[in-house]
Amino acid sequence: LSIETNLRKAIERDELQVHYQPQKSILTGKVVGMEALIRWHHPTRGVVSPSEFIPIAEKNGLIVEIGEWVMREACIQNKQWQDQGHPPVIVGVNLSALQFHQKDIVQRVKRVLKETGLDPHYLELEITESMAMSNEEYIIKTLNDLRNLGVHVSIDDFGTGYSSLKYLSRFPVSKLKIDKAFINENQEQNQAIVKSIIHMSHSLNMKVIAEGVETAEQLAFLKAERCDEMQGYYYSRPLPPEELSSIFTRDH
Ligand code: G
Ligand code: G
Ligand code: MN
Ligand code: NA
Repeated sequence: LSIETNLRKAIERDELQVHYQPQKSILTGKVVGMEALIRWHHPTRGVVSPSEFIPIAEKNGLIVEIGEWVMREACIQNKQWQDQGHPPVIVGVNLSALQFHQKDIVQRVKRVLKETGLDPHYLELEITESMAMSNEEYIIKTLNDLRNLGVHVSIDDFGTGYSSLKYLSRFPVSKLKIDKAFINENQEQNQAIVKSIIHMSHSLNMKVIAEGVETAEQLAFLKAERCDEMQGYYYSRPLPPEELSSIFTRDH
């Protein structure tokens, strides 16, 4: 059967799972967030990467259902961590363009929060820079409505799109996520780009997180440049929730 046919049945067959990648404060070393990243245990192909099936799901519309399932799972998991007494963290969920452009997206987010009981301040929705570029007035209204719910919004893969500074300053987003290519590909101009994104975020009163941090040298550079948070293999890969309980109390 094709990936597409199987994907339609993946939710009901319980083949989808959410892994989480910790995000930590560079200043304190404490875990402050977890990004939810979907995994698919395909019946015959084994683990299929989301970079393979998310584009298919975006094309055939299944991403709406899958994305909402991820959001619900992530909220349930974060609530459970809090109920277990772990220090509260923000769970980050990737939002596809198709989801973001649903007319009732704000109601859907609100419903998931209500049904799972997660305090909205502990949910962050990641949108991409290219989504932030179309239909400016709709974007700003939706982002404001989401912010009024209490959820955070961040811009993912920042630096790979074309957002103008004019738009960016009008968007009620709380964080920029620097694309991993600028962090872990050793080109000389990347350091200059990373520095300017950090400084720009702070001038716009946004936080900034570096993705794809793989080495101590990269982390030292980010610390010297006052980057707020980091995420990457150097600290932890995305892991299934049962492997994450011990990470909350790590302070390094
Ligand atoms: O976790 P990994 O490195 O394999 O993710 C590959 C890509 O799939 C990334 O671009 C990531 O943003 C995307 N992705 C992972 N989980 C989700 C999800 O739940 N929703 C959406 N829209 N994209 C996801
Ligand atoms: O596109 P998005 O930023 O949502 O997805 C993050 C992707 O980056 C996931 O596929 C995740 O597995 C991957 N990732 C996370 N940390 C690292 C890292 O340190 N190095 C590399 N190469 N990829 C990473
Ligand atoms: Mn992301
Ligand atoms: Na990213």
